[in-house]
Amino acid sequence: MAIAEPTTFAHPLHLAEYGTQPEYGTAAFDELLAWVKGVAALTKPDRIHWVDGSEAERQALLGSMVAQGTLIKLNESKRPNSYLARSDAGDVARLESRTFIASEREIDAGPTNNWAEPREMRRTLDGVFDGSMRGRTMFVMPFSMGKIGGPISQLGVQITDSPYAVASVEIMTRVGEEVTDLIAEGAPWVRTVHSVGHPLELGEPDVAWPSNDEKYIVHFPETLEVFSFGSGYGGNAILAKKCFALRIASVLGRDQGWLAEHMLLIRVVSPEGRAYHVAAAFPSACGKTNLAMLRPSIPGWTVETIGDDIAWIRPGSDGRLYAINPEAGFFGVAPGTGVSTNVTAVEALCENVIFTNVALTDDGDVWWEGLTDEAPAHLIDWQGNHWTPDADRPAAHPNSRFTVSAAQAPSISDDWEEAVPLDAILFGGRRATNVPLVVESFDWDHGVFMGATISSERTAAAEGTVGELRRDPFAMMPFCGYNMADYFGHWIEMGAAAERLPAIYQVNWFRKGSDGRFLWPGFAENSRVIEWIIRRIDGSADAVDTPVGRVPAALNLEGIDIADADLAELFAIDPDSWLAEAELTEEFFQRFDGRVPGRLTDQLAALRDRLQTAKQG
Ligand code: GTP
Ligand code: SPV
Ligand code: MN
Repeated sequence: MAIAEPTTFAHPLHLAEYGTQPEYGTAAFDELLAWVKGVAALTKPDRIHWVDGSEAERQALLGSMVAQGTLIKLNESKRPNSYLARSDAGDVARLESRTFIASEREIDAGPTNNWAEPREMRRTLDGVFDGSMRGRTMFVMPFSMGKIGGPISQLGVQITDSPYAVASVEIMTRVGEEVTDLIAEGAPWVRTVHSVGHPLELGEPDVAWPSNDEKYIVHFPETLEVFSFGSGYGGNAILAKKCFALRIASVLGRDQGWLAEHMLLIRVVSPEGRAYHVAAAFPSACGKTNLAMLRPSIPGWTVETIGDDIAWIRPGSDGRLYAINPEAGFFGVAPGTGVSTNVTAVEALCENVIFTNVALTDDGDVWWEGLTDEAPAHLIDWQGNHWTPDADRPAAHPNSRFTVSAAQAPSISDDWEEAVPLDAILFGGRRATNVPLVVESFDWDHGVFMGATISSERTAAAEGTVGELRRDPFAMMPFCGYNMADYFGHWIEMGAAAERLPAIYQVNWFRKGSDGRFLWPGFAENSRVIEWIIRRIDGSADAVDTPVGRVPAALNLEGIDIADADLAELFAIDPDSWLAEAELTEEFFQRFDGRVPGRLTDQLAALRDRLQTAKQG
């Protein structure tokens, strides 16, 4: 039984006193203006609103969404200035099958992307966007990825007919008039257009979560444009995030000598007070936010958060690789985030949060699986239905999320907006079998090979069967805007160009015993693995060679109970299973028709040799 039916109003947003078009009188601004007018002529909105990013504007916007039924205001005394959105049941995650790279040449999209012929795709988009904003407000939102005017930062403008997208992008990026100033002065920017694809006829009531069954998320890498149609959710709608900061930015990085990566970024401070910077690429919903907010269980160590999802990496003049977090907020997975797993996130979520698809408590607060050990006796689930703990479905959607500004995390670095030199890069995934807890690469090429061959079990962050194993190289399978084999080559070249390279590690918090339970406690205990990695970098920890890389001679296990048998299983390397994986890696590489760099096929051959030797020895 559905209760709490969304209230539907057909009145326009009350934003008349905000959002007037700025005036600059420069050629660069006129170009922006011409683009805005062109999109408006196609999409035919009722109104155009220029987002200035002010607090007054934001409150008006949030208020209008509450009136409309898109947002539910949470209990002000429990969760100040916070809101709950419930999406359409058909619009709950990224859609990889509807994501396209419309490069001039098919080979530049590569076999792991959906390629679309650009002219044909433009015709299709012209069709679906025609009149798609009827009855709605079209927002024009200039944003900066990285601090405004920063040396590694990039600008963009998102046009959208979704006020929810506006409110989210305002948290996830830096939005405001200073960005328009830079654009008007001639700074380059990326064009992104978004429509939920739900035009309103005159007098037709709106729905709480407008969307369209037909969906397109399209990237034009040559002209630096993004078009997204039909979805209001996450990476489909916050175009600065995956579409720009990963797919388009990876192409910019290929052409300009830098890297756009699906990585968290942290500063680890040792008991001696020395700072190290670590980036880690794990696939969607595989632990980036958790590691980004790690609260070490071992004494003397601290971890500061810099970013939880995306890192832009560039060589510095000293030959080291420097990274920034281009985002300004966290769009984090709610389920599994609790006091016992990620207390830092729980603290960050105390106010000013937009929650999407979590459950509502009877006192107007939020709940999701894993927030507390015991579920409340009664909830309204993510679809607006009554829910009790004996229900056979989760109260929160498995890909339900929170949107909160980065500055609100108690663990955030004081200087989190600055670039930091990388000491280590981690690659990981969810692997129930085979992959040890931690393995150090022999050198850069071997590390790139590790990144290029990662597999991981699918999660609820995109469509597909949860748990199914698939290749997710560098955690970038859904996010690389060009041919993945060329991307492997770009990684090899980045290593050749730099002088002091970060060490590369493969980690796996998710190995399971034959009884199906996780062998490693994870979360705060992952600090033990981080400690070993840092001690390897400063030269004080020992390692043992195996055919797949170097593993710890010893791990600090003081204060935890972990059975010797579990520990042995966590690090077990079975040559036969690894040889079988090597077979699959060869098949995977073959998909790229000879485009995989020779240095990586050499790595595969060397791995097989080492495994054969181990098998015979
Ligand atoms: P995206 O935002 O989708 O890119 O994902 P993410 O990599 O930031 O994922 P996140 O850190 O939010 O983790 C997703 C899920 O993994 C949550 O349900 C966590 O509880 C779980 N998780 C994170 N770290 C660990 C760990 O060390 N061990 C185990 N068993 N689960 C973990
Ligand atoms: C991911 O899926 O990796 C995310 C969430 O970080 S979304 O922004 O929806 O892509
Ligand atoms: Mn992500």
